[in-house]
Amino acid sequence: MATNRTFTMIKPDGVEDGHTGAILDKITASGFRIVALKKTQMTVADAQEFYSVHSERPFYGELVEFMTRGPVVAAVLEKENAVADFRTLIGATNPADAADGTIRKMFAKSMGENAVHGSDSDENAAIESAFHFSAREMF
Ligand code: 3AN
Repeated sequence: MATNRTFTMIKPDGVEDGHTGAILDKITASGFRIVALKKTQMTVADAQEFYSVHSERPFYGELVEFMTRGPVVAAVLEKENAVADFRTLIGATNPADAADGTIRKMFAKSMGENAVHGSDSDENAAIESAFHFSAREMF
């Protein structure tokens, strides 16, 4: 995968609260091109694998339960410097610390229910994109 791509999910809280359209609009208005997009529901096994890096953290069980309670909207995004620029666009993990105008400041409720996921490295962007999309679903 090219290094100008990142992976995102609108999390169950963002979808439940009807923010999918507004979040996608903010993403595209910020210069990201949608390479792949789908609404999907993760199983417990999916979420455990997706977040396996956090398996020793105290919030892991809560995170898996939250991420599987409803559908998510998964997307692969393209832009120069995609991973870093998308992390800037979504804001801090805790919405209380997120800068004004960021997606988490606008739409997130708490540290756990924080509306969106954004890959933290090019390597993880590639792994996470491949978790949700086959090569012929990414254009
Ligand atoms: P980010 O999503 O900003 O990269 P990570 O990778 O540290 O943050 O955490 C992954 C996810 O785990 C977060 N998006 C959040 O939903 C959840 N999380 C992180 N820290 C906590 C916490 N202290 N309590 C509950 N959930 C958390």
